[in-house]
Amino acid sequence: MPYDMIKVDTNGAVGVITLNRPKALNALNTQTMNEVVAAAQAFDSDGKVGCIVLTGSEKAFAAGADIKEMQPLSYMDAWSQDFFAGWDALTRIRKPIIAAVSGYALGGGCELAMICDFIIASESAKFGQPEITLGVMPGMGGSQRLTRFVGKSKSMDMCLTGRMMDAEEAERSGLVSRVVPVSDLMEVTLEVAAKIAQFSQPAVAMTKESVNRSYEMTMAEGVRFERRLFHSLFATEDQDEGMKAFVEKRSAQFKNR
Ligand code: CO8
Repeated sequence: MPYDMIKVDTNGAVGVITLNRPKALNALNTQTMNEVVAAAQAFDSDGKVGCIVLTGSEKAFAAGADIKEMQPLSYMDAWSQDFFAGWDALTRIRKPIIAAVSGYALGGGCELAMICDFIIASESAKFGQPEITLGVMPGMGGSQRLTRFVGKSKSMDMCLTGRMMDAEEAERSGLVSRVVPVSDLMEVTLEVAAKIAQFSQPAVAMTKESVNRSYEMTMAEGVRFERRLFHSLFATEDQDEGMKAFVEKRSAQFKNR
């Protein structure tokens, strides 16, 4: 499928999706959403890809949902189209998605980064939920996901004042997993993604599913869910190979089955 709003590439076993609307600081319109979802789904069903990276430009990961597209919408337009609900499809991708964030990740941009499984930020990254300044509020999960990442106090502060959080504060608050120099962002993220992609894909997918379930279940249910997945991995050849390789002091050759 030809893409206009994104670039799609592979780097070894890593699928890379780059938001590419530089003139609009990668503002997320409906077409961008459809293309990102289609590209992620294509990587998810590509057996040669083990991990996905979503990134933007050095200046902006994404400066939000496209305000120019939203501005004329009426309540009925937004409601009847279930405006932007299409992004939910990204939460059903089974392979890990890493957001590599440089520059602005605002509004829908911050929410999109949080839909990914984890965020690696460059020193220039700026996160924010400035919707309040536009007379609205987060609409792609920001009030829920940001609160789980950084806690109620900081989430309220961000969502109610619209202020930005720099990379250092984002790491300190648990929003991002690591901060790297701007020039190293893609190199580091691709290394991390390649490392994940080399492991047994059933184990990777189940680990992702289990960590994400911790947001939705009680501790007792989550631990039981994890244990059932853990047990099921003993039906894979990769468990046999992984443990045998450890005992035989050699590296494992996973076959993803
Ligand atoms: N939407 C559309 N266009 C944008 C956006 C955006 N979010 N952000 C920037 N642009 C455009 C600008 O209009 C400008 O275009 P033009 O050259 O045609 O005037 C171009 O990108 C460059 O932007 P600036 O000149 O403003 O660049 P600066 O470097 O001066 O400023 C900022 C950068 C600070 C990022 C500034 O552009 C800005 O504040 N942008 C808006 C940020 C924002 O408010 N984002 C939140 C949007 S609302 C949202 O995301 C809601 C999500 C929930 C939706 C779910 C619905 C169900």
